[in-house]
Amino acid sequence: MRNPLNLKAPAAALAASLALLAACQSTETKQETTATTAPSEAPKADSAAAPKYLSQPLISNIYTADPSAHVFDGKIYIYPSHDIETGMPENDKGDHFAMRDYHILSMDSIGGKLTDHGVALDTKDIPWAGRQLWAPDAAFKNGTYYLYFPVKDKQDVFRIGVATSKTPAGPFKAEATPMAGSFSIDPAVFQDTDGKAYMYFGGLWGGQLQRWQKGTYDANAPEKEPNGDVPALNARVGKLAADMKHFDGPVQEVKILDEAGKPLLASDTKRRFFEGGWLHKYNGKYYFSYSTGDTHLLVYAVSDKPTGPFTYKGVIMQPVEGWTTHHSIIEKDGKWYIFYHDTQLSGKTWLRNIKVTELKRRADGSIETIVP
Ligand code: FUB
Repeated sequence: MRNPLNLKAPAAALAASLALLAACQSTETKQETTATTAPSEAPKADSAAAPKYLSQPLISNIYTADPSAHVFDGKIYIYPSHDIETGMPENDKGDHFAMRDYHILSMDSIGGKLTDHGVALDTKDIPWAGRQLWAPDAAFKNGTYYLYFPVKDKQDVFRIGVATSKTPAGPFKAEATPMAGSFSIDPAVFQDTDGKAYMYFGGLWGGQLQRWQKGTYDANAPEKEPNGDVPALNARVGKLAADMKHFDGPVQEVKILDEAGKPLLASDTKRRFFEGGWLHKYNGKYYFSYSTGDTHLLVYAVSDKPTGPFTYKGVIMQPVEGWTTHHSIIEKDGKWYIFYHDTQLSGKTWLRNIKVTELKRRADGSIETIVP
């Protein structure tokens, strides 16, 4: 099952977290719609038994996940998935992640007031979309904001779309077709200091990456990736064209090597790529971080080039409560932060809540492991 941890947050945890939220956090909601889903479990007071969490949910009146954060115009904008309860049964394909729209969130600073800007894009307004609006990302260039989103097309194949807006909080208008040559899930766009932009994407199992091994979609491929001592399936990276809506040339594999320079193997499940890639640059080095999925870690690998190959370096975050997490990393006011999610508010793997904590490094640039 895609929820082996399936840890239910005890009522005491809810009591503690909601009380803390009420005391410490003011959340402003704009243009809120009936599509939002309020956490349904009423908290009961028993703080003595509350487990400890490193951070508290950034928003508690809707469920959010997969937070892609960016600093635009000096403000922090968060582009998360908007989790909802649809009653879909849980399975390894992730059918229970049946999200339909996006809400964009913003705050002036870490720890500041969070604003929910309401629905920025809905599946019904994406002409080619079928179902499951998964983890998005955003970019800004020449006065336009770009929202990149994975959604299954009407044939139930994940593709990546792009939508544009003149403001970072949207609303966004989707292009009529998916990006040519795109597939799978979890787009993450990195804009380098030389002006070039790259999209990293891909995810195993429900993310369908294993169905693209021959270069085209293979509907008969197994549900899961190859196993054993064969090279692991890797994320993909494509350079974006000047219009930010197309790939400029063919997409490539994001190769991840071990300390001996050999490709990570599929059997190396605590280090190999699973989903949720993110690229950031620190001191001239490129850090590709990602989720190991069924081993529940966030890990990273480093390269001198944005397209790799990357060398595996270590664990960024130990497992969260929930099946896995999905992250982004930004710098704000001289400090580095990691946005991630867990299931503190609901205890359900498909009803998640986003969080943020500081990312600390050692003098050599290596990242300290976070225990969430
Ligand atoms: O939110 C749906 C999927 O779950 C994302 O695309 C993955 O990264 C995982 O977080």
